[in-house]
Amino acid sequence: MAFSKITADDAACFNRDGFLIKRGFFDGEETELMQRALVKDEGINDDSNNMAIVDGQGRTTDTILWTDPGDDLFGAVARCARMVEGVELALGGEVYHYHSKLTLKAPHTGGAWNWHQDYGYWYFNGNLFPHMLSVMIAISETDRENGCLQVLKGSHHMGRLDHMLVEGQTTADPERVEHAMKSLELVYGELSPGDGFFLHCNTLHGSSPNLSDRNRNVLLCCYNAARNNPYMEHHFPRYTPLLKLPDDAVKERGNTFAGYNRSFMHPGDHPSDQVSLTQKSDI
Ligand SMILES: O=C(O)CCC(=O)C(=O)O
Repeated sequence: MAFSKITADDAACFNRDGFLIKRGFFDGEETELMQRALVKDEGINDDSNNMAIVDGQGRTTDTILWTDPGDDLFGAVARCARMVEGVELALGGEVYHYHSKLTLKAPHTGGAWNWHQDYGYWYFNGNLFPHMLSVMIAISETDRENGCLQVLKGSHHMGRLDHMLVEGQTTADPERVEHAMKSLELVYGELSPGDGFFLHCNTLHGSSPNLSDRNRNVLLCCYNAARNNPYMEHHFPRYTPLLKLPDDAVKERGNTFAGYNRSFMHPGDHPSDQVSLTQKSDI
């Protein structure tokens, strides 16, 4: 069976625009398995593993984050060949798993994420270079109404911006964002289940609240280049070889859930060693 693959052209688009949307990166069967895992996996559904991110209006994104990719379905998604080889093409060399997380926005109560760059806070974890990215995999439909990701195309070329606390969230300098908005295209990452959204760590992004009657559920797998091994210990792993799996491992592990055996991060586990920004500085 043929699986989707990131091409050299895709990688060039990623590096030009700071993001890439790969339609149908995971197929219908794989996506249904992920949807089922969200319901069945007890570790994911345990509130004590939820690092809920709250926005200025008091709305919440349920955020479940782990560092070791693991051996279950979500581990296979993070470690499968199309994912790892795609990220390696985009970042130009060997990569390792930095962490994975689910961000789940419930109907009407799911919250917004202020504009930020992931490197705005990963920088403080001892990563010298922005050779890092995230791949968002849509588990549900994501659209403007339910709070899909929004990006400013090409904003990664601005380099790392200062970040500050705005309404309790670590946020890129609002003055810079306001001016960037005047010259850069705003792209809504409207995704169907299984679509992949590759996001450069310096790309400005955010998302709106979920004002719909539907869930907005995504998995984000984050990677660092092996050559960018952080110079200090932090709450995210330093270089750890990533054991790649064949693409069909996702279906093979479709009924395997790590449950409580994940290396979950919990709110308050890691007092921030940077500017003590927010809970957001820990993710
Ligand atoms: O899930 C979302 O809408 C935004 C997630 C995000 O921006 C992040 O994890 O950095």
